[in-house]
Amino acid sequence: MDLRVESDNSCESCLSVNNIDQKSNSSFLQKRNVSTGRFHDEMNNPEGRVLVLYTGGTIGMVRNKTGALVPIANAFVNNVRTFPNMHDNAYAEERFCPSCDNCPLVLPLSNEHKRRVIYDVKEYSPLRDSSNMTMDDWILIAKDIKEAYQYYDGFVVLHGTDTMSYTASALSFMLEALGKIVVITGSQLPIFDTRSDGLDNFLASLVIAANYNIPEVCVFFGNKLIRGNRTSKFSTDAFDAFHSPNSPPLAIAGIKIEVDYSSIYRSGALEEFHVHTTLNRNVGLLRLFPSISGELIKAFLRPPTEGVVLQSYGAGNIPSNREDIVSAIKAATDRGVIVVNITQCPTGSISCIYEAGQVLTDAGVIAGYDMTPEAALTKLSYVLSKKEWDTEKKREMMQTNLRGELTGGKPPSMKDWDLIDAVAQSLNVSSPSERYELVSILFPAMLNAAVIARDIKKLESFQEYGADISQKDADGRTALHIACCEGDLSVVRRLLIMGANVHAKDRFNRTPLIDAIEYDHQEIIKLLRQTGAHLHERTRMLGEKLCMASAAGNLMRLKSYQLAGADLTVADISGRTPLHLAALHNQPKCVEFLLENGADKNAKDMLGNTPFALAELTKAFDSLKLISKKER
Ligand code: ASN
Repeated sequence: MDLRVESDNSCESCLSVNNIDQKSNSSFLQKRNVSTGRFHDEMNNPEGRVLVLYTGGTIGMVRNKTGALVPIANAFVNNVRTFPNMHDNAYAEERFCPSCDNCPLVLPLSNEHKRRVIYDVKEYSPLRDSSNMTMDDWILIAKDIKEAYQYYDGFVVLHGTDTMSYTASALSFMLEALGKIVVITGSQLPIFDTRSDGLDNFLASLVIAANYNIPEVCVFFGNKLIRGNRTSKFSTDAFDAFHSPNSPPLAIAGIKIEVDYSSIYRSGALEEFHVHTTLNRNVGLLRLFPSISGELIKAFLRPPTEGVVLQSYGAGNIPSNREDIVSAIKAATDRGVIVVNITQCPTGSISCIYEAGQVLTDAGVIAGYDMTPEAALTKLSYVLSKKEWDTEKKREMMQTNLRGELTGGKPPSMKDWDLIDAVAQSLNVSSPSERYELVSILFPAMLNAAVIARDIKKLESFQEYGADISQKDADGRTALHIACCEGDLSVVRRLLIMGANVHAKDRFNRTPLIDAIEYDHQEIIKLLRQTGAHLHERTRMLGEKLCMASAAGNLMRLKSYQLAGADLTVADISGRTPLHLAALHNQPKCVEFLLENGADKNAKDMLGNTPFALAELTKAFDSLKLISKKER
């Protein structure tokens, strides 16, 4: 059922996703691709598209007459439209349409980023205080991201702070082979209050989601972008409310947004993005305390419990003189219950250096290293729900770093950053910002040179030296862009395995897929598609390019576009389809290919002409013959 709310005052091109009921399975999103607005020069005015999922929390609340904070349905978007720092109405009217209530929102241009941020807001119903969120809400958010995935560059989830770290951790596991950024944010004070942390959090999240290819579920709070599954809510009242004690921030938003590319987790899975939507609910968190009773522990571990995160003391210790605790735990692990040991300390990791910790290992408990309680619990729920894994595999996966959530005993390589340090020293570069500049210039240049030389060994060693495989050069191009132009399939495959991002857009809004198409490297196109790449161009731009290829008789290019998943029936700005152009310019091979691939011979352009009519006008007899043959 499509529960799209279209006000009388909305236009064809601005179908909005605002205020969609959360039960919607939104076929409306298909229509997003048609939502091009007015004709727009995307080369010179690049845009980043962001979908905001507004689930509730303080950030969107307003004060009622008594001053109490309440969420009010539909108030958020309507208010945002009236705030010039959140919505550039003049640009929106010019780009979309003046009379429409539902056109997308547009951020004013920032100095640092030249890409316009266009965003839609999908409001959940009812809006929730995050204390009321359940696993079902996580599943809903994951499904919404899946449904909208190919239409947006990034996602922002507006969420209450109380359980934000649980949601962020859960989503990090459920969103598998994620290639785009998901930023979860909220605030301590409502965004519409005169003094609020909400405005900064929201605006920075939008800018980051539109401009940075960080394929992770992150939390943005207090000027920091943090890996979601490393966060815990740390303060009930400070604006800097979230910490990630065992992992550095992925980015700091100061005057500039400074990304620490060496910290980004890249999976390297050659898979398309998909979501895992089942979770095991028979899990729990058990925090030890002195004199805890054996009965309590037994009751906690009793069926239907299937997994428990045990928060032990210090580096993973329990009282070793408590036979009742140890035997209750051992009985549970013998029954197949997975018990994961994490520490009660906010920083540091589990290690088995004390006898008090060793008894847990002997009782079948596994180490959760430095996972937060939120990450350990949601990971357990995710891992236990994997039907294809047996218990041994599940235990192994709990101890494996799946999404950057744990530092699994392996110390960081001493080689990291040595190379940059050496160059920095020889250039007398010492300040962190100069060093940052150096990294952002050196690594992309070195990676690109290795791609051109097809030197896979060198690529791997640069990564060992701390290079981010998706780091962009001055034109925003990554090593994968260059490799897709060069056309060596093995280099492209290696880059993807090393975690190169298929969605990276350069200064001209080109993705690696576009580069592969424009060099007709068709095996590479297939590999990119398998890894989740998709066309992102607005329909009309795509129509222009397909029509150009048709007019020129470039059958190879049409095939490249088809492999890339393009709809070969889309029209150019004058309503002419590729078939119109192939017929007009008498390109029979293209006519034949298009007709075999779903082209509509009855499509009419702006002047009402069909492809047949155009072919008649130019006496394109070969094409006429083909069209009328297929007609019969
Ligand atoms: N109780 C609120 C929530 O978690 C707290 C907040 O958002 N600041 O929804």
